[in-house]
Amino acid sequence: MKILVLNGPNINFLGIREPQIYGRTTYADLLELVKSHAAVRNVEIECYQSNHEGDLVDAIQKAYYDRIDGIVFNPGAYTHTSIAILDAIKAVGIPTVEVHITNVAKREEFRQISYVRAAAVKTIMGQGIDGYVQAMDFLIDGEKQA
Ligand code: DHK
Repeated sequence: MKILVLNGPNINFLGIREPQIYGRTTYADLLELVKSHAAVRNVEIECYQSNHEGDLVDAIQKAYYDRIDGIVFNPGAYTHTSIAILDAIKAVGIPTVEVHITNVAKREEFRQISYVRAAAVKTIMGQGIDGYVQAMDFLIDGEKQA
């Protein structure tokens, strides 16, 4: 099984950006966590981060050609704006778990819309970076595990 861990804008700034909201854990820590979890679960992993909407669409399309089995995706602010990213997830038909580090349901009004959610098999929010691990387990084990 091959999993893509995909992150959108400003996730590379974890640990630097608004630590009172996003915590002190860095993007490097996040990569280490998901890579070590992939090793434990014996799955292949690819990780990619971009601050650009079109790059994220390209990465989702590439996942199709790379025969990725599942995507763990934190689209950052594009969650709340991007129909192009929604369409890309629908286009490739790869099971995708939407992850948010914070509990967006309890934040500003403009974070209440998620376009991505319409195509996601599951949404995990407010679990910090452990949400990425939970998303991986969901893709590996399915509903029974989560
Ligand atoms: C990350 C972002 O960058 C925000 O734009 C989202 C999300 C929330 C998170 O909680 O991981 O609104």
